[in-house]
Amino acid sequence: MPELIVVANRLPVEPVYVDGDPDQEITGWRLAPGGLVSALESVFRTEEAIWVGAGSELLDVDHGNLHLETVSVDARDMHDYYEGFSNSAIWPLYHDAVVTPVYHRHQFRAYERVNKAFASRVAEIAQPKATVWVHDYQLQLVPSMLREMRPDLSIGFFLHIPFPPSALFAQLPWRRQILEGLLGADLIGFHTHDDARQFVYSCERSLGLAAYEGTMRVNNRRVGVGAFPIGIDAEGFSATAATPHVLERARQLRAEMGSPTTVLLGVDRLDYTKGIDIRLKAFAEVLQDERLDAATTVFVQVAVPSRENISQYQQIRDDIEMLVGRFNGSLATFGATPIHYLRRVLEREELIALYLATDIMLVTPLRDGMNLVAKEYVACRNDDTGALVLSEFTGAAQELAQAWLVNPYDTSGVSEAIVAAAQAPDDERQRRMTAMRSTVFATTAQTWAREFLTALRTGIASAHASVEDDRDQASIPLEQLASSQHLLVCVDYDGTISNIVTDPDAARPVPEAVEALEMLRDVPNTSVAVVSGRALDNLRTVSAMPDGIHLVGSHGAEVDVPLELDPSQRRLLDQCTAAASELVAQVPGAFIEAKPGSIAIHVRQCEPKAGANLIRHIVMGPGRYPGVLGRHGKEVIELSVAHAQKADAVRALRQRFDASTVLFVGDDLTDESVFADLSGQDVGIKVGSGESAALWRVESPQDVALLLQRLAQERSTFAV
Ligand code: ADQ
Repeated sequence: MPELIVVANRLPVEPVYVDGDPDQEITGWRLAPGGLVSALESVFRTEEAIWVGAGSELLDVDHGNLHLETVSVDARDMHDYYEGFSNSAIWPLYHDAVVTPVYHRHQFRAYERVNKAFASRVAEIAQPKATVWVHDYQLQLVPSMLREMRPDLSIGFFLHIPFPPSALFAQLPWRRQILEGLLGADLIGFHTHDDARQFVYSCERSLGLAAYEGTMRVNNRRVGVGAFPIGIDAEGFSATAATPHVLERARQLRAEMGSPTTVLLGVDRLDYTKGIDIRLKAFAEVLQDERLDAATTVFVQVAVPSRENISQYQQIRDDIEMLVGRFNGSLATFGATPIHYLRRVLEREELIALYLATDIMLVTPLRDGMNLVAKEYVACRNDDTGALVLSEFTGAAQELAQAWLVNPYDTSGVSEAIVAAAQAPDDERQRRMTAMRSTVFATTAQTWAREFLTALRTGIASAHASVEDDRDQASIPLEQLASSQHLLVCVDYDGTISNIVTDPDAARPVPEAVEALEMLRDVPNTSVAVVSGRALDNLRTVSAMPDGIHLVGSHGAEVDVPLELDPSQRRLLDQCTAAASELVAQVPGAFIEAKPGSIAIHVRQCEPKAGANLIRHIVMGPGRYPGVLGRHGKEVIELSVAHAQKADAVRALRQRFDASTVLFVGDDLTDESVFADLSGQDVGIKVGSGESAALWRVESPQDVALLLQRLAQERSTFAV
C-alpha cells in the first residue's frame, strides 16, 4: 500500500498544558474538537499515516498510528488566510451567503501563499507515488500546486462543507483559480450528489469543461468527482452509550435539570450557519403558546466558541446570549429555567450522556455540509427511543429521511415539528429511530474513508458515489454490457477512437482506448473489432492495433482479409477513378483515396464552397454509373463497387462469435446503418452531435476511451 498523507489546515491534536495555561509546559496531547478530526480519528486507529497541518516547526509528535508534520505559517499570513479569505469569503459564500462574503485581494494572496507552503511541505516529505488526501475549503489550491511539484503523487481532495450553486459561486473574483486548484486532484469528493453537481456546473460555467459520468477531462487527465457522505464511528458512540456509568450520568443529568418531562438539546460550534437562534425562537414560541409546558420542558444548548476573531461570530454569540436571557426572563419560574445554555467543550462521555438524557435533538442549520451531531445522537440511542428534528439543508437530511425534517427559515414549521416529535406515539418514534440507526451504522467514518481512498487508488468510484448529471439522458447501461454472455465490442476508427486530423495517415488512436480494447480482448467471451470505412491495409498500418483485435475495412467489405474484386467490378472502379480524377484536378485541396472496392474523394482541405460543388459534380457524374454506390461522409464522398455496409460486417461478426450483445460506437453517417440494425440488449453510442439512431451519446474520442476503460474494468470484474 503506498504511503498515505493527510493534509488539513489543523493538526488533529492540541497540546495539554500544565494547569491549562498556554504559557506553561506541554504535558501531553489530546484530540482537537471538530467534525473533520472526529471522523478521521477512528480511521487512523487501523491505518498508518502522516498528518500535515499548520503549527510550530518544533513539534515532532506521534499520535498512535499518526505521525504529525507541521507547516509553519507567519502570523499575519495566517490571519489573512484563515480568518480572512477562508472564513470571511469562502465559508459564508459556500453556505449560501447567509452572511455577506467579503473579498479582499490581499487575503486571497495570503491564501495562495499558505496553500503554496502546504503543497511545498507535502512535496518535500512524500515518498514516490504516495497517496495524498487534502481536506477542506482552506486548502483548495493545494491539489494543483502539488501536482505541479510532484506529478507522481495520487492526490485526493475532500470538501467538508457544501459547494454553492453555480450562480452564487460565480461572484467569487478568483473562481477560476479555485476551480483549477481543485482540478489538480485525481478525485474530488463532496458529501452529497447535489454538492458534486454544483461543482460540475461551475466548472462548465467558468471553465467550459464538461463532465461525463462523474469524470471530467482536464488537460488530458481524468478527474473523478463524486459523493462520499461522511459518517461517524457509530460503534464507538454506541458502545460508550451502553456503559453503566454513562447511563447513570444520563439519569443524573436529567435529575439535575429538575426531572423534566421533555428534554430538548442542541450541540454546535457557535456559528451563524448552525441556526441556533432559530431553534431558540421556535422553542420559545412552543412554550409561549403553551403547546408544551414551560414548567416541565427543558432545552439545553451546548455551544463551543469558534472563530472568535471574526466580527460575525462575536455578533451571533451576542445575539444568542441575548435571546437566551430574554426568553428565560419571560418564561422561567422559581425552580424551572426552560433554557440551559452552556458555552463550552464537553468531554466525549459527558456529551454522550447528554445525548442519552435527551428526548428531542434539534439540528437546524441554515446550511451544513453533513452535520455529525445528528448522526452521533442517533448512534447513541441504543434502545431506539428519542426523536430528531433536522434541517432539510444539511447533508445528513439526504440520509436521515425519517427525522422530522424542517425548513429552518420557517420558525412556525420548526415549532410545529418540535410539538409533533414531542407528541408522537412511542412506536412511531421507534420506527423512525430504527431506520435512521441502520443508516448511521451502515455508512460510518471508516466506510467513508475506505470508499474515498479506494476510489482514489483504483480510479473507480462505486456506482453509489459517482455523480450522474441529472440533465443528461439516461446513462449508458455499462453494467448490462459488462454482464452479458458474449459481448461483441465494435468501434469505428476516425473520430471515434482517434481524433479527426487533416492528414488521414496521421490519425493515431487514443492510447487509453487501445489499452481498454486490449483489456476487453483478454476477457473471456468478449470479441473486439474496429470497423472502419478505410481500406483494411491502411487501417492496419494507421491504427497499429494489437493482435487479436479484429479489423474490418472498406465499410464492411473487408472482414479481417483483403477484398478481391471480380473483373467487372475492377473495370467499373477504374472508370470511376478516371472520371473523378478529372473533376478533382480542378479543385485545390481535393484528393482521392483509393481503396480496394471504392474511391473516396476528400474535400476537407478545400475552400468550403468549392468542396460542396465538387461533391455535387461527383454525385451527378461517376456517382450515377450503374453498379456504383455513392456514400456521403463528413466532407467526403465515397464511390464503391463492392456494396457492403458496416451493418453487414457487424452482423457477420455477431454470427461468427455467437455474440449475445453488441456495443457499437461511431461518429459518422456510415455508422448509422449499424445503429439502425441494433436490437435487444445491444447498445449504440454516437460520438459528437448530429441526428442519430443511436440511443446514447458521448462527446469525443477521449470520452470513448473512458467509457471503454470503465467497461473493461467492469467486465473483468464480472468475469472473475
Ligand atoms: P462542523 O461544522 O464542525 O464540521 P459537525 O459536523 O456537526 O460540524 O461536527 C461537530 C463535531 O464537534 C461533532 O463531532 C460534535 O460532537 C463536536 N462538538 C460540537 N460541539 C461540541 C461541544 N460543545 N463539545 C464537544 N464536542 C462538540 C464540518 C462541516 C460539517 C461536516 C463536518 C465533517 O461544517 O457539515 O459534517 O465538517 O465533514
